[in-house]
Amino acid sequence: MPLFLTQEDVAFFKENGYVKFRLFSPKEMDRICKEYDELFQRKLNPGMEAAWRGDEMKKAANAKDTSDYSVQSVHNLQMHSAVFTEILTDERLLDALQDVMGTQNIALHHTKAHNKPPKKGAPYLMHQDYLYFPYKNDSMVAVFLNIDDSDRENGGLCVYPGSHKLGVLKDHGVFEDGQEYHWADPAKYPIEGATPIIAKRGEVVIFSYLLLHGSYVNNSDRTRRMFLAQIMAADDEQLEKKHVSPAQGLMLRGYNPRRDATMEKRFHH
Ligand SMILES: O=C(O)CCC(=O)C(=O)O
Repeated sequence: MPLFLTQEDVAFFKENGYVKFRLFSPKEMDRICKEYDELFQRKLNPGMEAAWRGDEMKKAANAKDTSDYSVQSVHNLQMHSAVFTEILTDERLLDALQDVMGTQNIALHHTKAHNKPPKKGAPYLMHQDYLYFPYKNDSMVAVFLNIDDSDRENGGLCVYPGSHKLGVLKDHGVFEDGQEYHWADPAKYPIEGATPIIAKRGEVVIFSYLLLHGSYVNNSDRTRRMFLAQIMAADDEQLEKKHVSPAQGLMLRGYNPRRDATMEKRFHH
């Protein structure tokens, strides 16, 4: 029997590559939101701009220049404020993760937050997260916490259900300003052809890192805030040494059968 989700939820995840469910109460969300906004206020600086680059992204945003759209981002939020560590160790969330991942040995990869402003919120073309941090057993899932009600109008998430079964798709991304940006062929997988995820504040979407997902432009007068954690099975194996983040490998539940315990490697990531 699943620990937190229903059997239907687990079957839906297997078939579609994602599942949505309520996790946090309005009172819990008030606390998370307060800390989230204070963190963005404390850190507000131009270095937080994370809008994706590339001509195809500009086209999706209906913009002439990347400065015409925006998304503010903070990474590794658990290093900034304990509220985000508490989210990662929430027993209900870990039960839900165990339900879909099929292991109790659950480790952190990294976290981030995207704050999409009203009117000029950046779109994200459809992509698989695999290309940013490939692992051997594809155990990686994203936990996408909706801080605001979100939908097609305010830049919400959208997915191609079942696309996690397609394997790794051809990359159409770009490398600009020292950063890699990945996406799948926009002619074949346009944002307009995706299924919108209509989510309430406090609802979570867990999805496979092979699922094609993206998000809409925010042309509305509402902000779209989210918090995202990438989570992996502790025994999965990194295929390329990239996207190494603070607290990567932190055990959230169970144990790590692969972790080296020699003195020699004690300072290694
Ligand atoms: O902020 C968003 O809506 C998109 C996030 C996303 O797709 C990602 O970070 O992989």
